[in-house]
Amino acid sequence: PLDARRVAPASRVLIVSNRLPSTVRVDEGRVQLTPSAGGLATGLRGVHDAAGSTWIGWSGAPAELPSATRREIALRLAEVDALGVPIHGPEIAGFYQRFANGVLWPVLHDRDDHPDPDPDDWATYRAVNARFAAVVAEEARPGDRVWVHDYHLMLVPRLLRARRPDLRTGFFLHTPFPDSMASLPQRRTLLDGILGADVVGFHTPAYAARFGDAVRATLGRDVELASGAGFADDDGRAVSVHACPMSVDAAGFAARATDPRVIRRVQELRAAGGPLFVGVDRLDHTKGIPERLAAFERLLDERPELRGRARLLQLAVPSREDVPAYRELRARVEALVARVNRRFATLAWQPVTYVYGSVDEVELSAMYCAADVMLVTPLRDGMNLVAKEFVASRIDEKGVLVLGEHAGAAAELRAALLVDPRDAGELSRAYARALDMSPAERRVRMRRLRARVDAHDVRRWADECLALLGADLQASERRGPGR
Ligand code: ADQ
Repeated sequence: PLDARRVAPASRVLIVSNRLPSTVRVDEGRVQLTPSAGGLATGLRGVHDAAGSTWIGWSGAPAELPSATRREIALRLAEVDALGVPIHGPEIAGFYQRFANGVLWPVLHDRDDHPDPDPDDWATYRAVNARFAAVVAEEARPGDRVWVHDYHLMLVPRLLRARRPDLRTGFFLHTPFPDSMASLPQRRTLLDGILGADVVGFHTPAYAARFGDAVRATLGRDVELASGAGFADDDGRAVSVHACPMSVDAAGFAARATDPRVIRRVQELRAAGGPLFVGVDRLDHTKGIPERLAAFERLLDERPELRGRARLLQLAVPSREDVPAYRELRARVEALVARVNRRFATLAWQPVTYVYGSVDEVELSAMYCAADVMLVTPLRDGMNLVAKEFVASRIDEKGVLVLGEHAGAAAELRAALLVDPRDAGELSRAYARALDMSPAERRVRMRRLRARVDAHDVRRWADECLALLGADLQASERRGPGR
């Protein structure tokens, strides 16, 4: 018999996020596309390739470009099934740098050391969200599913509902949901914006519960939630709220661990001998990089036998360099690295190797596979995919994961050495414990970690989220590769 889905026109998934999977740079009139950094882009890219979706977002280039260049950008983006939303230079500063990254990002990570939100920046945030909603409303065909991502676009679900009530819309927040949004005067509008969706997703049940509390307290709406799943009332319409932890391409990382180029690089990284600690992060305040370095310094102070042997390889991918607080953080980290090296380095040995930059997938996998101890110690983190990438890479069942308990990943990766990174003593004791751990214990822990990540990979995350959204991923996949 004929499979109905084979002949029915498949509904598309429209992925909507601030950035696209590729970032556009225009260099002397020439358009270049490079893969976007960060967890959202890395994690969703595979889903996009497999699902035949269309991805709507900002290209990374300001809208003030000659029309020929704009046309070329649109064509190049179309080749990767992406559609650009124009954002002008001054809007980038107000919407992206100041309101989203300068105010919302710290609030969502429970930091109150952010500047007061500027009313003009808030107006720009609203205007850019309205533009996103307009582009989606224009692009969406009846039956398409819209999947909106992250804190830059909290108003889009409500704005889209006003324009296209026929569309089913999901919203996924990649950051934590904070204990308190009290320092944010715009919280009512933002929460109401999210509640315009049909399905709202978070990484952990705790975030979903805090969202429920905020909706109840701030908007006075009924919310029923148990163990990270339930509903919130939006004037008689039930909005599904659920926890669904994002993950990584576990099979892909496992396969790469056997790539000869990776194996060669692992040998090089380990050639010096001695225990190797590794950290891989976007350079961001939430990642706890200064705390991690200070704890390494403390370890060298307290365990003199490690001097001349132990090394920390810290990779920091440049991020938000236009935001002043990020430039200050960079200077602080670099000063700390210099201090530890000044204090302990010998002619034959340098304790900290710090690289400010992006690396390719071979080098990244080699770092994961070479690590004796992987340090993932954010002060707060929505999920943290680096922890899962490390685990997925360790087919040898060696290596110890030291994981900050305030990362969303800590809710799942219980077999890691869980630490409070704000406690310098506890952190450096965890480093020592990782070094002293017996091979048998390492293996048992790594097996448990790997079982979790293998069973809950990024594909499962996408399937679960999209199933709630009612998207038929199987059907859209039948359009085949090359889309
Ligand atoms: P991020 O804060 O960007 O993501 P994370 O989840 O760790 O953090 O993802 C970072 C990604 O960038 C990883 O895929 C990693 O491999 C890659 N990466 C980091 N440094 C790199 C380097 N120097 N070179 C190359 N690649 C590098 C946000 C939230 C997280 C959440 C994700 C997904 O802050 O909490 O896990 O979204 O929801």
